[in-house]
Amino acid sequence: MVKSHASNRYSRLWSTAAAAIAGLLAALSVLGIGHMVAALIDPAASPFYAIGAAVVDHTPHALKDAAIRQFGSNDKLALFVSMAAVMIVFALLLGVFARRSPRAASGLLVLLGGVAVWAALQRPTATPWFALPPLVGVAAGVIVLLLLVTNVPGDAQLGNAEPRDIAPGSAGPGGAGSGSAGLNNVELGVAASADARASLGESALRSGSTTATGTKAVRSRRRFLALAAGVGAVTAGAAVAGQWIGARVRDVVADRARFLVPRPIAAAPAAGSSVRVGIPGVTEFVTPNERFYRVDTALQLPGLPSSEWRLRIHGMVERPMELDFDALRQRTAVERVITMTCVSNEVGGELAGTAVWTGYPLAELLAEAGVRPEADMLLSRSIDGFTASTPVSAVTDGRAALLAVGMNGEPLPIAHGYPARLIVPGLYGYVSATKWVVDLELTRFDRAEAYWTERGWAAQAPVKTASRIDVPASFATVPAGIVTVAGVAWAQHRGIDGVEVQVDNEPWQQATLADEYSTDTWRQWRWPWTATPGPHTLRVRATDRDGNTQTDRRTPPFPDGATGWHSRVVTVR
Ligand SMILES: Nc1nc2c(c(=O)[nH]1)N[C@H]1C(S)=C(S)[C@@H](COP(=O)(O)O)O[C@H]1N2
Ligand SMILES: [Mo]
Repeated sequence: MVKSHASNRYSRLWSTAAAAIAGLLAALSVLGIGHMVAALIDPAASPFYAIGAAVVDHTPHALKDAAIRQFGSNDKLALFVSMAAVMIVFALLLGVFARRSPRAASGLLVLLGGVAVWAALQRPTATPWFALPPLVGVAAGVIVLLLLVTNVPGDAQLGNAEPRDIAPGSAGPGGAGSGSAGLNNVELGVAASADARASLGESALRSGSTTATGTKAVRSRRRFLALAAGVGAVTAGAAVAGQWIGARVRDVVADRARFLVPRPIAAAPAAGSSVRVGIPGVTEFVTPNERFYRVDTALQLPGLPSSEWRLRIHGMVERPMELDFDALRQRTAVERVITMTCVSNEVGGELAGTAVWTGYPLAELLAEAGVRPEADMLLSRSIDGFTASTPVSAVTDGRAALLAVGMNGEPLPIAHGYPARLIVPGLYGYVSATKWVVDLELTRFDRAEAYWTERGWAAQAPVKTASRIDVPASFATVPAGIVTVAGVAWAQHRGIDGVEVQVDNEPWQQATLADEYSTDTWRQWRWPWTATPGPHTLRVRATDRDGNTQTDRRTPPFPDGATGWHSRVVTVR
């Protein structure tokens, strides 16, 4: 009895696990097959990416802000991991449910497919074809679900089959589908009769029949595993094939390797040693590309070869234009050193970086198109549908607003906008720095809204004056005596006029500033502190060239940039 119960429980567990696996494989087929079909249309139509992108676009800004804060540039990885976790749990439950009610479970899968179709059609580059990958994926998913669930090895609980079902070849009318259902009943029948006999206490018979049942069960489990492995292999193959066919990004890697950064009419003045305070631990003046912060909504990097790139300039202009790289290369390139900042940067945060940008003055392009006087917004759009609203005045007031194609002497890294992006000194990235830019529309702030403004962020967002302590490190222990406190401050396009440091509640002290490279770059500072033993709080605040000193009022990044003083607690021994 005991043994029989244990083996019943074991077989029940086995079939539940098998059903869950069936659900998982069905879900993976939706994604894998869908991914492969998407490769033939547009990688953005892949169900997994499409759903992810829809999640990104419909996430409340507070959550997205928290995600960027929490995960920084890993926010996408975090999204993928949480999406995968939700999908796996859903799929496992779906499989278990499908065993009870295959039809309802298939219905659920179709419903989910509907969501994926909707998500795919929401993509900015969507055509009606975008519905195809999720549709084909779901069809494959339903087939896999039904095929595997009807082949889940039975457990004694569900068994109520007649002995005649045991006879081979009596699976009844119908094709492969009912055939496999019949085979399933065979297992149930054997298990049920074994159970019945066992409960009669016929020990000899029991041991004999459990062995028979065991062999049967093992065979059916093997068959299920073989089927599952087959389905898994096909699905994985499809996903890999999809990745391979759809890897346009790889073409872009090659395209970028061949891309020649235009030679600027004059090199930007070298950032000499006078712009540095020469203190180890202070933020590098020019940020290497691989350490430059990255913020964007792109789950997959857009793969846009330079030969296919076009820039449309249209809207409220006298002469709409379209440029390709050949046309661009006829023009005069310039080189500028500019510090960029993300609006999501917290006080003391790292979402800022400085690069030597090579590009073409935006003001010249706009002058050629002839901006009509009523236009006050330059609405830039990327190949993946992101938009930014930049005041026309910020582009035409003489500042170094660029259509950038080079970053620190290299073609733009793909993650930073290859082959072309905008850079406008003095404005947060979300209203100025469109990567993979393909479209410039001249319009008005009372007519149009850009991506983040639609989500509640400010339509206009000049960079706020900011300063940061880089050394000593947070909660560092330092020896008493002279300790150098140092860091950076920025107020792009206005310039930093002064930086002050405060220890505990003592009077503010003027820091020494390194030379200003230009008003568009950050400025390093240092202050020699005569440190006395004990715990101390260091604070920093900057004053910009307009005479505005940073406020101590701490506000979060939403809706137009954080405010407040950066502070650090250190222990002096
Ligand atoms: N296409 C596209 N461009 C974009 C974004 C985006 O999401 N998509 N994000 C903007 C934001 S919020 C910032 S701060 C900068 C960041 O540029 P980086 O990743 O090169 O540092 O890019 C801007 N350009
Ligand atoms: Mo940003």
